[in-house]
Amino acid sequence: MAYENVITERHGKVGVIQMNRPQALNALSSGLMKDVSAALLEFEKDNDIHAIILTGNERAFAAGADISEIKDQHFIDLYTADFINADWEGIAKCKKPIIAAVSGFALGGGCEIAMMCDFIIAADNAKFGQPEVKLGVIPGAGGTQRLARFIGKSKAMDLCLTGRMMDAEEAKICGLASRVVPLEKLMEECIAIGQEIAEYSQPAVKLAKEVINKAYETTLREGVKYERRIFQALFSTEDQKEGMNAFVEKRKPIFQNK
Ligand code: CO8
Repeated sequence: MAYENVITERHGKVGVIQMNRPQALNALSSGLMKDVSAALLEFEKDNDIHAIILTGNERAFAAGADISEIKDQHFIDLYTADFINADWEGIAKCKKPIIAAVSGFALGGGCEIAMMCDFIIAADNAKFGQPEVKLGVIPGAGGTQRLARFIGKSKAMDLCLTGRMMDAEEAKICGLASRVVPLEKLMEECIAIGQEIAEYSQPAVKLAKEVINKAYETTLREGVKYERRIFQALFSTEDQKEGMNAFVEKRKPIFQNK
C-alpha cells in the first residue's frame, strides 16, 4: 500500500518503513504517525515479513512531535483526543522485532519512538535527546520512563533536565544504541541484521522479544519463572527439534516457524 508520509520497502523477509517528511525533519505529525502505524500493521499481518526496520533520512530520524500542530492545544484537547494513542503505542505492541535505524536527529518523540523499537542501530551522525524542557513541557510518549530504565536515572535526568543532545558514541556507551555504524552503511547493516533474525524460528524470535520486554515490567523472580515456562513451551515446536537435530547432524537448520 502507498502512504503519504512514509515509504515502505521489502528486502526479502525484512520490511523497511522510512518516515518521509524531510522538509520538517520528520516531525511526527498525526498524519505521519498514522502512516507509521498503518505500515507497521501491514507488516505485522504479513507472514512473509519477519523483521521490521523503522528509519528516517540522513538528517533526521525524527525531530519530535510536530510542534506547529500541537502548540495551540490545551490540556483538555490532548486529554480528550488521547494524544498518545494507538498510533504511537502500536510500535511498542508489535510482536515482530523492530530495529530503529537512526541517523541524524532523534529528538523528543523521535527518541521516544526509537526506544519503543526493540533495539537501536545508530549511524555515526545520530543525535539523541529529550529537549521538551526547552519548550516548557516534558517528554510525553514514555521518554522519562524508558530512558530511566535503559540508561539509568543519572543520565536520564541529565538529558531531560538540560535538553542537551548526545551523540552516537555516548548513546552506545550508555546502552541506548546497541551498535554504531558509518552513516553510509546504516541501511545495509540494519537490513543484514534483519535478515539474520528473519532466518531464525519466528516463534523463538517473537517469544525472546516478549520475555525480554517482561524484564521491564516484573520482578526478577517472576521474570525468570516466565522465561523458564516459555523455554519449556518452545520444546513443543517443530523448530526446536529441527534446530537441535541440525546442530547434532552438523547442518544448517531449516525452520518452518511452527
Ligand atoms: N516540529 C515541527 N517542525 C519542526 C520540528 C518539530 N519538532 N523540528 C524541526 N522542524 C522544522 C523547522 O521548523 C524547519 O522548518 P522550516 O524550514 O519550515 O522553517 C525545518 O524543520 C528544519 O528545521 P531547522 O531549520 O530548525 O533545522 P536546524 O538544523 O537549524 O535545527 C533541530 C535542527 C535542532 C532539530 C531543530 O529543528 C529543533 O530544535 N527542532 C525541535 C526539536 C524538539 O524540540 N523536539 C521535541 C518536540 S516536543 C515532543 O517531541 C514531545 C513528544 C511527546 C509525545 C507526543 C505524542 C504525540
